[in-house]
Amino acid sequence: MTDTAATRTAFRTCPLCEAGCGLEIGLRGQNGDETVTRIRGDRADVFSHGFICPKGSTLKQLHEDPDWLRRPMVKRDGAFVEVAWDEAFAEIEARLLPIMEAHGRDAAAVYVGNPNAHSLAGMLYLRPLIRALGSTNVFSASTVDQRPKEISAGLMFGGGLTVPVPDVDRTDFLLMLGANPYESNGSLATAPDWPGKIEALLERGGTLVVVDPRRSRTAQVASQHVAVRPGADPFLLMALVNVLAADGLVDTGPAGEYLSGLDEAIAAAQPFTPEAVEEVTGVDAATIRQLAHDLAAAPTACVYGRIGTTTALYGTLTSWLVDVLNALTGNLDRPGGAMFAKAAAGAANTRGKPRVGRGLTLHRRRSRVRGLGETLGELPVACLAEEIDTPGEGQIRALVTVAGNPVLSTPNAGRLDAALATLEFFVAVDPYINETTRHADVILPVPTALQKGHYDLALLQLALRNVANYSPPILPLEEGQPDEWQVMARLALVFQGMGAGADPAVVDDLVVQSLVGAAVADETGPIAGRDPEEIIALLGERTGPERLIDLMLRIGPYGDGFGATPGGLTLDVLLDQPHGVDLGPLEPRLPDVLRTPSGMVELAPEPIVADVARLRAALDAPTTGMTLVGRRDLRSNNSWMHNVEVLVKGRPRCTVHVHPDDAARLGLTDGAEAQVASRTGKVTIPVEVTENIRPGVVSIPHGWGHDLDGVELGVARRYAGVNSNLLADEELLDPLSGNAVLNGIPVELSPV
Ligand SMILES: Nc1nc2c(c(=O)[nH]1)N[C@H]1C(S)=C(S)[C@@H](COP(=O)(O)OP(=O)(O)OC[C@H]3O[C@@H](n4cnc5c(=O)[nH]c(N)nc54)[C@H](O)[C@@H]3O)O[C@H]1N2
Ligand SMILES: Nc1nc2c(c(=O)[nH]1)N[C@H]1C(S)=C(S)[C@@H](COP(=O)(O)OP(=O)(O)OC[C@H]3O[C@@H](n4cnc5c(=O)[nH]c(N)nc54)[C@H](O)[C@@H]3O)O[C@H]1N2
Ligand code: SF4
Ligand SMILES: [Mo]
Repeated sequence: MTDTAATRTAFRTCPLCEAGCGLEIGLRGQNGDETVTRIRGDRADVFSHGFICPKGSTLKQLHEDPDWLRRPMVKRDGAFVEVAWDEAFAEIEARLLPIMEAHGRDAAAVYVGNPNAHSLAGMLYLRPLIRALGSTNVFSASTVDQRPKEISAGLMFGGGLTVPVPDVDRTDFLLMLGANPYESNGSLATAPDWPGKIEALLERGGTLVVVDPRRSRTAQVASQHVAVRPGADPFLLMALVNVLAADGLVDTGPAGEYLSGLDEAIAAAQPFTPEAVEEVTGVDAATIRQLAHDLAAAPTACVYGRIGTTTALYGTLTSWLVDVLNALTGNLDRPGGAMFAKAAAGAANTRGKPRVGRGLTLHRRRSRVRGLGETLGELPVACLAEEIDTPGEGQIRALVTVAGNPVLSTPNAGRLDAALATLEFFVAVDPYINETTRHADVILPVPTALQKGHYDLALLQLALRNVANYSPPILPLEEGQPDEWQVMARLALVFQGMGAGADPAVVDDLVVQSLVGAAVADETGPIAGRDPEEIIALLGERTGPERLIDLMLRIGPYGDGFGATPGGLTLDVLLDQPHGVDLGPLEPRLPDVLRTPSGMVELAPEPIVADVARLRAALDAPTTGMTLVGRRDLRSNNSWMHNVEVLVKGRPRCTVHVHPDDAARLGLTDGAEAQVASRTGKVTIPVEVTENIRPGVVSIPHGWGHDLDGVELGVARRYAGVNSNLLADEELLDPLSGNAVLNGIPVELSPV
């Protein structure tokens, strides 16, 4: 079927989730005044082969959304008015700088959200922006997401993004915990078409075991579903280690010679016999023993844990245990096991000397009010509200958000919402007036995805196959509209005191100089010792992200090395290949991938082993009462795509799932409303009675609750739903990573 309405076809990687599907986009009209006719999966894409989910085609609706801001907004007398770009930056300069002059740089905080991981501007220009702000109050969505995995990977392998990913295409046995790729399309394991990969695994006689308190769509297709109690994954994984050791099943395989701390890791599991964890996990000892034996017996296997395991009380321990199990069963770094991607651009584990690293130091400073530890330069977002609403020296008085909606995505959202209303100044880089940005004094909008270039700098470091793909912008910017990176660069200049009128090219030049400087200083790299000016000249006329991507590709592991490897990757090569370049299946990367101080895989990092005592203590005190977990829906994307009618129409998706036994006991009926209450808040929400959840557990998706005063999302308001993070408790977190607990929150339910 050809798109007869189209006069031109363009190709682009979808930036909405981690799957990174190739899109084929039909356009009609004259240059400069084109409209999108149709978006479908690009069958020639080297990675996605035509796969697409219902969100991919909505890049058109997002681009045409009348609520998507095209001009900056400034709040005057309580109402937003459209202003020119220069005026918006002047306003920020006039209002933010005096606050920092009077109270110090820490008086301003920054929160950066999820879409930054999917954008070149976020990946390349956030760092200068944060540095220019000069505040230690840096927060991000990482501490409501994957921070525990970054910490465990940093300690074990020497890099926060050196995360082994499940080689789903070749494995015989996949043990998946707290992930539901049939809805989420996969996370920290980048690949389009997870459903297809899982079906292929099952078809070739492989096994999928899903550990989840809910019988999710992924659990429904699995060979085995283990309905664990929320938060109990670390006990279950400890017991698996325990059985492997007790029954003589440890066989570390080819990675064995690069492992250190093996005995210590095994010893840590000693108290956690299957019998000892039976009650706390809700999984019987025989099932746990069998699972350990099945894992060990599989020719190849991989253990993979995601959001249900990281947004939990022992997130770091659990993330570590996942890879300990991969190592103990000989599956670390072998085909069919858990492997490391070798990204074409931007990966720290392809730079510098192999097996040399500085080590990861946690908690180098602590938050003012609660004393929570810093990780990777950030404080836990679970303490943002108290840092704003607690008076005293060092109080946060001003906020910068970039692509974040913490009012819907972080714990004790009610407290944060109230705190944001008290800020002296708030600037948001965001296309919508939503639950968070309605509190802003200035909103700086960004172009739509169709107007921006794209390369998945972060996510391709976690890909299940090595690929590279650049998408140039498809539709032009409007007259006078800055690109997203220019907005960020100008903000950085304002923060630095260079003035509202400074040229963003200054920041761009500094970024390129610093990257080139590091590359010529890297003795192991392809341009070691060369003249930086020569390299910058070779990058030619390009500016912005395109110049930086060209540089990163050329000095990357497949790059042309500026002449060192003729025929190697450059941006021009990718521009000639709109369906992407396939760089092949994952290959073993030990030991060169390591950047630990010891040059080994650290199976027993000190801070993690020290945390085992906390887990041990909890063995004797299993929680009682109802607990709340989250869930995702294929047609949703965190908090910000509910303004697309085709995605939200139909049956309501923001409901509380309740098991029939609990519903009967509590007097709740399907379709009627229930009140769900926690220490921090309460919501009233329709009940969906379902067998697909463990008794004692209820589930509410996050990212809803759009009917707040001042939210200007015409469609989302009509399908408002409720904000599940009113219930999430900011006091509950994983102390090592500072990651919030978003699953396993104690709640009470009652009929309304
Ligand atoms: N209870 C519960 N809470 C959760 C989770 C959960 O499972 N349960 N999941 C957590 C996870 S994994 C995550 S990642 C976080 C997400 O937390 P956030 O990143 O805070 O929230 P998002 O909903 O992704 O909001 C993205 C914001 O970016 C804006 N935006 C969209 N595209 C762009 C763009 O191209 N540029 C810019 N500048 N802005 C853009 C949107 O308008 C929106 O305001 O939520 C977390 N919160
Ligand atoms: N459609 C859609 N796709 C998305 C997103 C979205 O909002 N919508 N968000 C994107 C983002 S930012 C991320 S980080 C990824 C997340 O990707 P996934 O990690 O796959 O996220 P979920 O689909 O929420 O699956 C988490 C599962 O963990 C289960 N769970 C809850 N508590 C526990 C527990 O204690 N133990 C175990 N074992 N399981 C538990 C939940 O029931 C749920 O089925 O998805 C990305 N993709
Ligand atoms: S799965 Fe859907 S949202 Fe994710 S990249 Fe593919 S088309 Fe986009
Ligand atoms: Mo996320």
